Amino acid sequence: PQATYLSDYRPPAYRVTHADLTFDLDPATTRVKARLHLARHPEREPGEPLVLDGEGLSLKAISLDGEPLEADEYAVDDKHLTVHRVPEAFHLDTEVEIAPEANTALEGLYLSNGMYCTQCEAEGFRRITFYPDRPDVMATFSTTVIGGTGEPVLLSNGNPVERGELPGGRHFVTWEDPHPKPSYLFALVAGDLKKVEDAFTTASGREVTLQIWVEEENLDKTDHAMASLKRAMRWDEQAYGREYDLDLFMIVAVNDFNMGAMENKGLNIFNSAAVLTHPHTATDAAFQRVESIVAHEYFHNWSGNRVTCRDWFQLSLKEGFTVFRDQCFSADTNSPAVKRIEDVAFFRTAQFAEDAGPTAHPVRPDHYIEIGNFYTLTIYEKGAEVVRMLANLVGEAAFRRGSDRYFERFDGQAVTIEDFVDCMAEASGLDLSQFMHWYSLSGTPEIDAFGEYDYAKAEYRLILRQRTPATPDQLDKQPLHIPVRLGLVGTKSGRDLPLTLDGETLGSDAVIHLREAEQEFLFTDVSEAPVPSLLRGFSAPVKLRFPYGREDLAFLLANDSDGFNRWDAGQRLAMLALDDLIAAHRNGVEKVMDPRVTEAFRGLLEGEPEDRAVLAEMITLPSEAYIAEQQPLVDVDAIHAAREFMRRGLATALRDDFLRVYRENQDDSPYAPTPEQIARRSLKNVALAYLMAIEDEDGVQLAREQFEADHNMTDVRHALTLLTHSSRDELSEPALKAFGEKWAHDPLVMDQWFAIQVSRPQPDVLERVKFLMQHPAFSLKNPNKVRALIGTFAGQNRVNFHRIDGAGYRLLADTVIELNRLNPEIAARLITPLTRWARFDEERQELMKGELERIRAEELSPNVYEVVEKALA
Ligand code: HT7
Ligand code: ZN
Repeated sequence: PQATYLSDYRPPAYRVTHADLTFDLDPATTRVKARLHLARHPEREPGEPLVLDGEGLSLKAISLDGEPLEADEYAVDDKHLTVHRVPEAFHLDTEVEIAPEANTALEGLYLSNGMYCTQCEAEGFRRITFYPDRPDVMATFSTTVIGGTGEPVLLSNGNPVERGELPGGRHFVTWEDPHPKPSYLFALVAGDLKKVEDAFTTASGREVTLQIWVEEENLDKTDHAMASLKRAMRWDEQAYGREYDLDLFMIVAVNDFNMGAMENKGLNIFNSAAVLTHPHTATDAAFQRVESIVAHEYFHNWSGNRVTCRDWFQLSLKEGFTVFRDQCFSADTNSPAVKRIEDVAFFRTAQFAEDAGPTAHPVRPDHYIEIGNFYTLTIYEKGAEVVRMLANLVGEAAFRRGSDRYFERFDGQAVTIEDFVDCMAEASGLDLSQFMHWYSLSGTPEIDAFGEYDYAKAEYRLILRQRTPATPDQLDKQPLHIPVRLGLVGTKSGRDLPLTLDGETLGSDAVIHLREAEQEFLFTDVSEAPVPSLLRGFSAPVKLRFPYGREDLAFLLANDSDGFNRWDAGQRLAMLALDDLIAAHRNGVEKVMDPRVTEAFRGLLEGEPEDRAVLAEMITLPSEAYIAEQQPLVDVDAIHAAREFMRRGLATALRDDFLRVYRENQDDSPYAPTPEQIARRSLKNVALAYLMAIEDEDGVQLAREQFEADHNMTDVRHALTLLTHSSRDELSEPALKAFGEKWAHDPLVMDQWFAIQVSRPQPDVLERVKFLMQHPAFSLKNPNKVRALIGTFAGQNRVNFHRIDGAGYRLLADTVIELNRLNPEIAARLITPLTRWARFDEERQELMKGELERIRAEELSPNVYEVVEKALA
């Protein structure tokens, strides 16, 4: 497969001004007629051939300005249709046949549970009809959908303008979308769907009809998505001054979907897991995920649809910005501190690992083989961190001025990351040229910080050194412009001290700008010895090292005014103790619990909780994946043993506190996904997990009661997980059986049932994964099932996936090989754990590479090829 390069960008030779499509639906042979109105791009020379993208299309007819083309006037290969000579402006008619029922890749037009739906981002539209399938071609669309009795509902983008009956029991609906859009935002849905309807009045007083379309049995699971949608619509008006721009906004839930959801203009298509909720079937985490994905897709209406990307290298322009927008929305709607802690904990585990692996790439990559492989944590989450840094650098008011300028100046256009950053520079007057390196650099920057207090001069000298280690794609890195938010916490007073830097008074919490490879900051009038609180709120996506002693960390944990850094101090303290335990395990020495960790936790549990949700985060140990991320060489068994030792040590020492916290936070009131209730549930469930770590009899009893009380899915799932992960089959088996039988009819709950079982630490789990792959509720063709069973096993059950006999790796490779034929996008994503072979011992390295080579020997899709080649390079 060929790579595409950013440096090769040229505007398209021809633009489409309007597309008129007709779909005559049939599972085996859907006919797609397209009339495209085209005109030469003013920046391209006259006389160039017209080259349209098209894959897997069977061309039945073609004419230009109404005249059928002769065979020598055009050519078709497996990727393109070329018309050798075209006028300056013309219309082209094509008719093709496609087979939705044979489409297991879930790109283009496919069937999900008997329902037709589309997924066109990034390059799925070319599997529907011949078209210049690139985001800088923006056209208005009219779409006629013809269906039969099995498809009473026929949907597409925009507004319905005509409907009617046709011979043979067929009927049609014509949709018109007045907003020019790229083909990746095209959507069509047809099937036996039911809707829930609501309305929203925009700030300027326009009425918008809101519809959520689902299968009939799910009609009772849409309330939360609808409420989230309305909150998101209001928030975008208030925070960004952006109103919705059509009379109708539709969401459709489908069961087979490669990602979470898709922001098609006026017709968002969602993975049912990202839209359906009910207190009895969805956990708090799922409720929050639905809220944020609904908001994310809605926010794309401006950041992505009205203003889109010039080319796919600019993907983070819409994704990074929109993730930043949805993060701010969720923070405003829920607990901002917890939102930030959760996001950063995930980021530092998963994105840092991506940045340190063979598929590392910049927020704006400069080449790709398969763009479908670039919907990554770097593009989305690091892209959002880069936008967050910009927002913090320019300040709230200038950021809003900059975003207004961006939306107004580029409305209806396909633009670049420079266009966005220029608006921020103009609005703030800041020089952001060095900042632009963030977009082209891969790998995680590291900052080594050193501090020194001069008592006699009342000065604190802070030295920051930055460097970004080489990544496979880039050996040499330039210094970045890094905003470091900090405070100096007085060791006597426990308060933030006033900051004076270069004679300027900065308040007690400030952002300093690190631009050089090494820079010194001298704070004056520092009245007492401080402990620095650095990178508050995770002000930049970097690894920051400072030689904190354990007492310093305990001090920050108790005193830092920044909630995020208080949590981080606790994590750092636990990490230091975990490092000792890992070393002890490896050296076969007796493990000893650090009393400072126990006492810090005791202080947290026995203090007055300001915020229960934050407290729940503070008493949660770093995950095995995060611990692994900190180790030079990953020893999965030592990490697991060390973390379990610490959990048990804390549970034994603080048993009564955990029991009390559990009881104090039990709440029998009717379920609501409010921040208050969620905080109580998460705190009591963390406490219960500690009690179950030592299989305390009271804890076991409480877990059983919580499972049987069947009050809400958060509590039931948590209790079931603890029972299933316990060492006692008499606890796990009856509960699993009861749950599996009760929910056999609900695919989303069965996904949870799969995930709980395959994340068990017991060594027989691999056999269980194989057994569950034969379960009637499992299908390799459904991405949610693959993620729940194989994804959870390989991504979250570290001790069993990394079994030294290599059976975990083999199972993953076998699955990738099968999926490579069925669904290349999902196959390529699934390989990720194998690509991280370099982090493990030699024996595992050989086993993992062996499996990658076994995959490489197959006939590979471009998606899998690209990942495997990078992993083995
Ligand atoms: N913009 C959407 C991306 C997406 C996607 C990409 C590749 C393959 C399938 C896909 N489904 C959705 C989703 C989003 O970021 O909002
Ligand atoms: Zn998105």
